[in-house]
Amino acid sequence: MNKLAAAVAVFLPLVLAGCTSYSGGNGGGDGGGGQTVNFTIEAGSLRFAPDSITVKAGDHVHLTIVNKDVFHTFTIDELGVNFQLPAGQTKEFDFTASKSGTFAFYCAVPGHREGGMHGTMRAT
Ligand SMILES: [Cu+2]
Repeated sequence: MNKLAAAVAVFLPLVLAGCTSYSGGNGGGDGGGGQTVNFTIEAGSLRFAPDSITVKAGDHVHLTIVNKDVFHTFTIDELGVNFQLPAGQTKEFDFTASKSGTFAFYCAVPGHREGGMHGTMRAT
């Protein structure tokens, strides 16, 4: 553990210095306590896979969404999330799980949510 902490202490400033676009992004020093968590979700055939993810409230969520077929969205009403997923493309998105709760995510294309294209994000 001490070795790891030392490695992080040495390495972290280098990462921060070399990656200005992420400044403040992972909450390491700003008291929020949020970590960056990464998920890869497949969208296609009127479903998301996985259809359930769990984070901690305050986490910075980095999504890679692999869209296997037609245009979809990844939408969470309560968090103001509404990402567009062009047909056949893989896109990356970021948002903050700004509060705790259980939130539905779904595709806002008419008929898709009803067809089964939805899931749950739990923020504890
Ligand atoms: Cu859809």
